[in-house]
Amino acid sequence: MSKHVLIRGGTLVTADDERRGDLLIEGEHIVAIGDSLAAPSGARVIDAGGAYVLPGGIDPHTHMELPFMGTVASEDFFSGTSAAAAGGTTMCIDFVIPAPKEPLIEAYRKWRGWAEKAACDYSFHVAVTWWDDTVHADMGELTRAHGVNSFKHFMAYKGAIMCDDEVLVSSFRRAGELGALCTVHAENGELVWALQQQVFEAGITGPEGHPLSRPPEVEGEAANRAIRIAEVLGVPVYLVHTSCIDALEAVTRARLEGQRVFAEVLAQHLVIDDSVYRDRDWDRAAHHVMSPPFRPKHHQAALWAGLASGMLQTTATDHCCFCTPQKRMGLADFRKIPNGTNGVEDRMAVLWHHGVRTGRLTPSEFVAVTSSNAAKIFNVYPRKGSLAVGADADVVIWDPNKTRTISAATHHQNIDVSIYDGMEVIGNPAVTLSRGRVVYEDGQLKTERGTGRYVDRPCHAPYWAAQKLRNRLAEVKPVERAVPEREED
Ligand code: URQ
Ligand code: ZN
Ligand code: ZN
Repeated sequence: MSKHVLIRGGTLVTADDERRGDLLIEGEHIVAIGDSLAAPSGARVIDAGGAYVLPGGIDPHTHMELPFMGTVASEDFFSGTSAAAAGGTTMCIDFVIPAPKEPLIEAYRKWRGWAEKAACDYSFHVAVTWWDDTVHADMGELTRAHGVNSFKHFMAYKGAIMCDDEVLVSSFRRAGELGALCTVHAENGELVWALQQQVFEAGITGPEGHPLSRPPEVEGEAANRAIRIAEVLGVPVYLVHTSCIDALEAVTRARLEGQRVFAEVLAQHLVIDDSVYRDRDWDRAAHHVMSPPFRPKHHQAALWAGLASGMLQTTATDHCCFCTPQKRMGLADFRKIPNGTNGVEDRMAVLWHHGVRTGRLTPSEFVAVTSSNAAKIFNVYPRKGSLAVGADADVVIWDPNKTRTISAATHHQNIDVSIYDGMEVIGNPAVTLSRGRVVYEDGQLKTERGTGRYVDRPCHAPYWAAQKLRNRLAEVKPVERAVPEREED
């Protein structure tokens, strides 16, 4: 690996601007940006003429080797982060998901062990799936000593990892004290459970039963509830995989009222609709079983508008792969189909093709929603998500004319079927660099096991949280009144 890499003659795009220029990397960091930079001796010079030079993508939602629904996701941290690099993504934020009663710190250490093989940088949200004083303590330890600044809450998956309101309220309060961000999978798990029974007993056992048991209203209710709980407790909240108008409306109302609410949309929910569940090929339909499910087409326009208007700030993949034999665990009962889809390699190309080429997003907005916004919200900006001097040299040279037809036969993801099979995307990475190391170039993966590094994410200042509640309590003085005598019984 040459000490210096000079990326010459491209169009540098950040979330704020676009400009022609050169970018010089020394070791792991960007050291200069400017016109006609000189190449230090021995430097590797990459001609980026006609291409865009972007901050590496940040995917804030992946599940590598996740134990889930009686099996384990087929993509491991090496194959998954390698596929990410082939798609222009240089950092993944994955999830530590403790089983109920499993100490959070223990689960965290387990996932750290699994991730040591990663080929690009990564970090972890930690899920709160149960509550007692030890969870309260572990959340403190994780923020103080392990650089975890976001805690995930599943409002669905009853009987597995679902949180009830008691856990939500306890955990949100704790996160608020710590200055950590609460993230939420917003679907009402009780309603899903009830509808699953009803649909199954109605004789619908195939993948088409999945969306019927998780209608948009089920997501809308939970989204609104999580946002209201966060409002009352005065803590910021981030909704993962916002997939429908019902949830987007809850986000939009709260943001218009000035509440600190963030929301993520998945690339697949922007371009794939619920007709996939009517596919007569059982396997193809089952490969689209994820939660929240794909929605009727009219929801897509609202999600694109949410992205363009800033009501949705980040894009992700929820990359959670299960191969056909695993999906067939639910052959007789859609409720047993492991929930999850692929996409970590395709997110940026899908968003460029359907977002930038259609004029829905500018190149700078593309950078914001595929990289910078996630870096800012999860507090690793400008080290990550920028082209600033001093930043980690996570850079992707984006060829706007490079065409790819997505196929499981040629992709780098460890799954036998892609939800994007057959989709042609124009605009793809030519070269991806992870901390100055070329990890993908001209169709060739050059990743190495274990070169990825864990990224500490410090908490935002606690002042940020719960201030509103403190203000309100400060305003309220106890009522001065004569307390009547209590008659003995
Ligand atoms: O819900 C999630 O985010 C995980 C369990 C992945 N599966 C899914 O269907 N989204
Ligand atoms: Zn989820
Ligand atoms: Zn997920």
